[in-house]
Amino acid sequence: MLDIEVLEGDITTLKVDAIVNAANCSLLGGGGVDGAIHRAAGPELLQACIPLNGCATGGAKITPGFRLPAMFVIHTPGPVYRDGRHGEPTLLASCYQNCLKLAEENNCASIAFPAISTGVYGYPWAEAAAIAVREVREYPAQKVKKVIFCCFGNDMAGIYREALQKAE
Ligand code: AR6
Repeated sequence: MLDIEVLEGDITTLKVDAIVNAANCSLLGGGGVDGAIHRAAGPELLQACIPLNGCATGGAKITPGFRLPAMFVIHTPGPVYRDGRHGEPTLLASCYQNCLKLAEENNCASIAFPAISTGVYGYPWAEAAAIAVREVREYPAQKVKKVIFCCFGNDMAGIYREALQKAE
């Protein structure tokens, strides 16, 4: 059984096998959680991202975690939310699936996700949380045993707890 936990705090402090970065398609850094991860990991992270040649929305690419307590960073560009009718739910689901796939391929037992697309990219929080919870619960994980939803703030943590309860 997969152990799913909602945690409130800064994802860069988590000592897990992999943390997920809500990146953009350039993979060259940005604001929000992306900026925090690059600052905490150190300049080596950008150097590792440059040769990856970016990433499509909904895809995922992996790098080492460098100065982070996490061993790996899995970078995934979430969709920019328009009105929910431009493929956003499928693309957001695909972020979670592709991150979990990479975690499995890299023998990660634990992974922490931020609330992808819910900041600058404007995805409605409850809808994004429902997708995150559904995709993690439905993923046929073998090596991944623990998933943390790392929420920035109490409001987001409450939304994730509710989404988890609804899914039970
Ligand atoms: N730990 C955990 N969650 C965080 C942290 C942190 N240290 N900092 C912010 N969050 P956002 P997006 C939360 O905007 O919407 C970047 O510039 C935040 O409160 O970081 O996917 C990229 O380069 C929110 O709930 O990512 C892209 O250009 C969530 O993380 C663009 O933003 C995601 O917010 C991606 O936008």
